[in-house]
Amino acid sequence: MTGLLVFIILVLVGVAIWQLTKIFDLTQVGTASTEVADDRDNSVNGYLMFAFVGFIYIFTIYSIYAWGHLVLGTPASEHGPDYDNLMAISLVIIFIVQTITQFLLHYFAFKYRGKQGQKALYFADNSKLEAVWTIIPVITLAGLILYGLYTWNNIMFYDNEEDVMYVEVYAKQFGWEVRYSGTDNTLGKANVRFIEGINTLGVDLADPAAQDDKVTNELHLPKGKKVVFKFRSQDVLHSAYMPHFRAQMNCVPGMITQFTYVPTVTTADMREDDNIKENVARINEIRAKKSKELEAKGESALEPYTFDYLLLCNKICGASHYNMQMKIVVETPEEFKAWLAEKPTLASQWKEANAPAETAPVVPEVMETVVDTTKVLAQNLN
Ligand SMILES: [Cu+2]
Repeated sequence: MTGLLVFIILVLVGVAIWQLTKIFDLTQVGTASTEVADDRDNSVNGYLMFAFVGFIYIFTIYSIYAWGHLVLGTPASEHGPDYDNLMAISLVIIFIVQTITQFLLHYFAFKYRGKQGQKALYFADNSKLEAVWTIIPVITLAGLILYGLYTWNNIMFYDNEEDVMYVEVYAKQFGWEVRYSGTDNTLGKANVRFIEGINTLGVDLADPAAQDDKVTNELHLPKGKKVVFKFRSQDVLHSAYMPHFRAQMNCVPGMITQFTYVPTVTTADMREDDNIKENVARINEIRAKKSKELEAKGESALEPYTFDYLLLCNKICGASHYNMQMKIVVETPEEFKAWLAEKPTLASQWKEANAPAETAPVVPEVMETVVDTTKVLAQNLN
């Protein structure tokens, strides 16, 4: 504590001495004040401006070179290429405009740097020039916005008559749950007031549409099927982010939000994708290095990483936000059907959980064997 006080006193004494010398400087009548910029100062600033634009360009090129490979690779949804296209066009336009305007801004700051005796030109306005720099951005931005709206509507639109699959994605601090609508393809009603015991999603079990609903903690999707996601949140704002599918939607407590897409690449096929293979190899290199360090300390090594699609939370929602993720598996329609068929309905799980005590212990054992066989089945299929 005394050390800190001495330090503060020393700093304050330093500041006082500096202020005193400044006052002394200002009292010296007749000498040139260092506070006013002269030609040399202006020249230095002019060249610094030029150097700064050079720095921006060099850093841009370096970023593309050093981190360019980290951008998302092959899209795994039908609308993915449209979305990537929109993104690419926007980035190219931004890149061109930014390169030109930053150059002009910094070049003029250099060219017209202050010089003794030089006066600025009085230039009130030029309507032609103003028209040009208003109309060009208006056309460009209107084009981008219209193209964006068109793409967005194309992505979000689905026909009620279409053969779609309804899936609910439920967010809460800190995890995800998925509800499949079952054979009737209708999600039963749900409300936070119905949350009780194993009914963690608050499904209204009295609703006939809810009887065949199934709740899982992995999101499986059949390739080529249009999926309509209904998002709900139990507590705070979350955001369901599925980067490989170019999909993101906020999950808002008290309302149902929606996103629609067709998964086009199975998990197995994506693992064979060149870009994914490179990324996996890079991650495993890092893990191998870390494993060596761990083994040297006598700890167990890390398992090698294999690629899986992920659903992530993209809204900072609390302490464990970073870990709020769920595996997504895209598989063939047959594999998907087999996987879902093995899952019990929520209604049957509810019945078992609330069954009289004497029959209750038998059921979970049976359940476990069923789950085990599905795991083995799923592994064999993979
Ligand atoms: Cu979250």
